Amino acid sequence: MEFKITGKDSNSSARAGILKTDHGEIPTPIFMPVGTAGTVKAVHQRELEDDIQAKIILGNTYHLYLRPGLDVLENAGGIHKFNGWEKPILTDSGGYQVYSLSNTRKIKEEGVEFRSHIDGSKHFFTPENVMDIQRTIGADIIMAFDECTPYPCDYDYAKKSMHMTHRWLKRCIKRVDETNGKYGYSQSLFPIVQGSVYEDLRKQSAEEIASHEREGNAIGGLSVGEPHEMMYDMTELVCEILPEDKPRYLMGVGTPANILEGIARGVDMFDCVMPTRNARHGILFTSEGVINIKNKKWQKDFSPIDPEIGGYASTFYTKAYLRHLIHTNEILGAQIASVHNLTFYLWLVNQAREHIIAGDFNSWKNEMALKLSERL
Ligand code: PRF
Repeated sequence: MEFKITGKDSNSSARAGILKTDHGEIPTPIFMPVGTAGTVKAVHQRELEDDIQAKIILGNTYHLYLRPGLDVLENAGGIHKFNGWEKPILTDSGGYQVYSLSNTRKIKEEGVEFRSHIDGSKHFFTPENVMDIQRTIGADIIMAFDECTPYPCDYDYAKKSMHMTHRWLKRCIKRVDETNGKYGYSQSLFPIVQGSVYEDLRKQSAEEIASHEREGNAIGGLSVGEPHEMMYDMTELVCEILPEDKPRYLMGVGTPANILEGIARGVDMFDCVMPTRNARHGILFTSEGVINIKNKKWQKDFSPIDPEIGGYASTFYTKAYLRHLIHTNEILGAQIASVHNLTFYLWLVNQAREHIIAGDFNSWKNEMALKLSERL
């Protein structure tokens, strides 16, 4: 994997770059649509490619390991062959889903014991087997096994947890460096900074993560309920320590405004269920602000969803028609809204990229962030 910075903003820490993987190039900053179970919910591969213009999608180790299971994925020849998405894929390690989804879980030094949210069956994730599982799933970027601390989290717990995440990282690195990918292309391991909202812990964690000199680095444990300013401060502090010449990934973030603030602080990669999940509930992100399409206000609005951003779904379908579909619980409603919201997120990061290269990112960002949080 190779990362080249192609533009820098002079009034913020924003940068534009290109990340090269064996499955293609990713322009950064980038948003990665979430495809938890190997599918971006309600979206076809062709829409992902042509309308949304996604460059990389995300999958979850926890879900894919439980269903369809490793046997199926290995027989398919890996996740790209299984779901037909031949562009880059990143898998999260389960270090987050285990805590948020499984019924019971016991965290020990060795790993995490948990019960499946599907059938209650018992499983054990360790740094070693999570690396093996991600080797078998076959994503281009794989994540270290970590503990994402909740918010709020007391200092002593955050400190202990961070040190365990660091010890787990060493085990992840050892395992991944003594094994090879199964399908002939390379897989890059990204370590994850933790440390809750404590400055000294974040600093210590960022230094530890940087010292391993991997091909990219991630920031975890944020966007878990803390105030936005706190998330921005922690992101800024961590980005100042993580190596400049490697991509930085802020996990599970966020709203359009959160993404712009992350970019301004030097983050290159983002993922979040927000555009797809909100779409299914009729919440649309547009270049004019946020729309609740279920509101009566849109009943006879025959203007396109968002002509500004391009893309088939956003320019062809009207607000009134989408309102009707969502209102009547039609499957097509969830499809159109999901394609639209993702088209918007990819449009947004692409605009950010263009403004970084043009040199006016910061002023554009401040204007845009205000507009995007408006409720229409
Ligand atoms: N760790 C992992 N995945 C994550 C997070 C984390 O801290 C977050 C936090 N927002 C989202 N996804 N492994």
